[in-house]
Amino acid sequence: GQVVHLADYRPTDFVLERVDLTFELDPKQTLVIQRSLMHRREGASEQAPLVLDGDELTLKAVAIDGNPIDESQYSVNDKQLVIGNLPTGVTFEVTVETIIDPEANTKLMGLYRTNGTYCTQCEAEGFRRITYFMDRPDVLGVYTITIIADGSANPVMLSNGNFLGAGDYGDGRRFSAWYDPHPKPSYLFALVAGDLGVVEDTFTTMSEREVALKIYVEHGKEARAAYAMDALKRSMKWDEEAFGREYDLDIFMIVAVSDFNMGAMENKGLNVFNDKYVLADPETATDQDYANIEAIVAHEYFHNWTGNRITCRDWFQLCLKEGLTVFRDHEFSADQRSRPVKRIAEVRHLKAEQFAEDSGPLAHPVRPQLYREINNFYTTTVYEKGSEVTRMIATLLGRPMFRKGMDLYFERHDGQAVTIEDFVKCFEDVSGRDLTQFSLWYHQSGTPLVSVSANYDAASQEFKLSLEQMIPPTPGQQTKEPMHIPLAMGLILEDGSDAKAATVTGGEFTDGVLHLTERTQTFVFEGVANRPALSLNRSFSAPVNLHFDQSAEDIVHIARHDSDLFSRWQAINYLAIQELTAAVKTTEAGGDVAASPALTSILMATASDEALEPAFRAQVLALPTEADIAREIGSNIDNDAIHTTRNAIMYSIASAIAGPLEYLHAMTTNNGAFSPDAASAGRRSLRNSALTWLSHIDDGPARAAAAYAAADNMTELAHALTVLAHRFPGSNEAEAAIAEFEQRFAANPLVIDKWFMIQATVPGDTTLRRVQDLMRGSHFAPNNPNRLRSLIGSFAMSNPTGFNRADGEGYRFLAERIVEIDGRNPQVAARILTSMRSWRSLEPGRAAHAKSALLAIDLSGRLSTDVRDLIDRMLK
Ligand code: HT7
Ligand code: ZN
Repeated sequence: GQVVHLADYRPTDFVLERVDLTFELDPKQTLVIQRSLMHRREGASEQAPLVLDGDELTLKAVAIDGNPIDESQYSVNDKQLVIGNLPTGVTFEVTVETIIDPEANTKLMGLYRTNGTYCTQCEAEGFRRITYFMDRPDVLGVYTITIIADGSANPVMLSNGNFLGAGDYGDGRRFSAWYDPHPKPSYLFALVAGDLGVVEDTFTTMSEREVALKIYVEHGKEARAAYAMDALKRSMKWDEEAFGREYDLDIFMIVAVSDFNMGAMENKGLNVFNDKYVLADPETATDQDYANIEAIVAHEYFHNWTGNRITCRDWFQLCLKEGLTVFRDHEFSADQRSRPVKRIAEVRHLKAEQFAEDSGPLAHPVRPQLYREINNFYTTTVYEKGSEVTRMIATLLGRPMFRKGMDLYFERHDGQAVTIEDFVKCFEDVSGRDLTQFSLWYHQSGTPLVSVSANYDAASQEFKLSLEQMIPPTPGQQTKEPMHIPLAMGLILEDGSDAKAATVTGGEFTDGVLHLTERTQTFVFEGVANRPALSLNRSFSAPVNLHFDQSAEDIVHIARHDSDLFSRWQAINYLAIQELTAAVKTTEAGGDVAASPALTSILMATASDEALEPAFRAQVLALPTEADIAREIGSNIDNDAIHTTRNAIMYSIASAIAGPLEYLHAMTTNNGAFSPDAASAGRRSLRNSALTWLSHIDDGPARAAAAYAAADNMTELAHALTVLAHRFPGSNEAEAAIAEFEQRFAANPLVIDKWFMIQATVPGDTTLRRVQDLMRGSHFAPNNPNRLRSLIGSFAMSNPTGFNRADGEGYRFLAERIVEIDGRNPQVAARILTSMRSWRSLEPGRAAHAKSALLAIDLSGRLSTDVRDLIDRMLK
């Protein structure tokens, strides 16, 4: 794979106008006839040939204005079709006929088959696997699609836009035609054909247009699409209210498929989903599944404006649509559920994934400068950090001004393919604020470290806050410029209220937000009558690490009294991570560990505080994970020491607060019919948390086994199974529950994925063996991405002790699997391989084993560009 540089961007020499595609579908030999109208761009050279991208295509014929041409006028290879001698100053028609083999398509990019259904995935570069094309996001066209296929096998034939009509050829074949009036790039093209069931509804838009809503699923699964439909209608309403965005076609469709490389895809009018993010009912879906469905349905729907109506000029601008759309789906979920609880979950995820990526060999800017394989840039940095950057713009400007900037963006750029600079300019224009320094967030990789020192002087009633920012070196960026970091903060007084300082000097402080813009900066708050406790980075207003030697007393004060619930969680989490990392050192030095009274009592107080919402209490009770502790320690990581230490701390806390935990577990039992709403889900998460804590002091599996037997919903059932399998591995109760679960859900692969995941994440050395056995079992399907991710992916990504076995067997196993999977589906192989991105932080023994596993992949012969790119960066 060649390196693509942002600096090399040039517009195409030809401008696309219209595309007509006819598909004659056949499982092994599909004929694709493309007729495109285009003209030479004004100013382009008259000699410039038309260069079309292709990948694994068989070319049948090429014609210009209906006249067949041969290789005297074009040249073709596996990657390109280059046509010369084209006219200037007039529109002409190019016809390209190709043959493709959907059944052989195991990469799941382009047109492929999933359980007998034809389906497409074109982002980022899948369209070129269907036909030769200018397959880049700045080439917009108006598409008409005709699908021809065997009618009995394919009663459903769908594409983008509005339905034109369908008919019968009388020979068993049927056709269906679609027209999308909105110009779009090829990555948003979609086609689906097969025998599917449908759930139908309607939505009336703000201008009173009725839109048909359809969700297609495999027959028999219709009832499990009801929640997705509800989430869709709520998303459509929310986008009208929050952003003034109305839907723009007569029909909106979602298709759920069982083989899909990612979560879902926002194709215009025809979203295609991994069925994991559509199908739900109480017997088979957890509360987390419901929340994911709501968020992803919303995310793909919101792309209709942020991504589809306004798209990216090139793939370097991916965060333009992804970061912004993640921000929009986060805001949607915050409005539908509890805002502080949602924010806590986001920050946990951001730190676990993005901060980890940003501190290792795969770190890259939100807007990268170069890539070898664009598929490797659908990262947590582009998505989640991209969202945080958008959130910071909203924080800097204030929400009303942010909305004005978004309105201007929609008005100014509708129908265009644009850049991050175009986006940022809209906010500069509405606010008059210069965002030049702020834009470094798009260009500098690495998580800033802000060191804090604070001092209160009672005599002068001054609170002095000194801040220093440091951005660590990252690949390709050794030195960094200081950034514009918006830190929401409060000075918390004895009674829990925020001190109102008379004046603040040393820099901008607006609406509770401190603007750190210099490398070092000292802010002085004057007129602060009593010594306050500093609550910094409220709501996680900036994605930074804080280094602050704050007293346990102040932390506990914030944890108990901050008016911002998020800050209360943040304070407790900070206390816990400090204590856990210190305890790991004690363990490594051969000492015994126990939790401090401060941590124990704040957890006890929160667990018992019935004025707080259950979901929040559950978040507080969830201690930092083993992976969080490893990240905080940062180097010389011994996963076994972390595991032992965390369990010892949990044991000491659970012993001290056993009574309240028992009470909590008893008081949160289900009462009444299941509802997936946030309040009910919060109650279940608190109950599950109590069970986990109690398992640390239970001397056997009886309580967890009883919880398993009593569970009447998947959230509690899967959790009880997890506690049995992880806390009491090998016990008769654990093995019996694993067998019972398998038997009960054998016919439902999405539930079997949970069964895989629970077993693959059992801590300890013996799990590798179990994963190998499960791979040989009847439920495993080596070509299905969900099966691969839930068995092999969760072992490598979410089992710190089992995967990081001191003898290196976990890494050796993964290396072999990566090479195998890469031969069929490079994207899935590459994604699972990122589980090794932090290998250099391991203690020397593990790091040496990890390195030889990576070298084994490196030397294994033919690797995809996806895996090659990652291996090279990880070994550099
Ligand atoms: N925009 C979508 C990205 C996507 C994708 C990318 C590469 C390969 C397969 C893919 N499937 C979906 C998903 C989204 O962010 O909405
Ligand atoms: Zn997206």
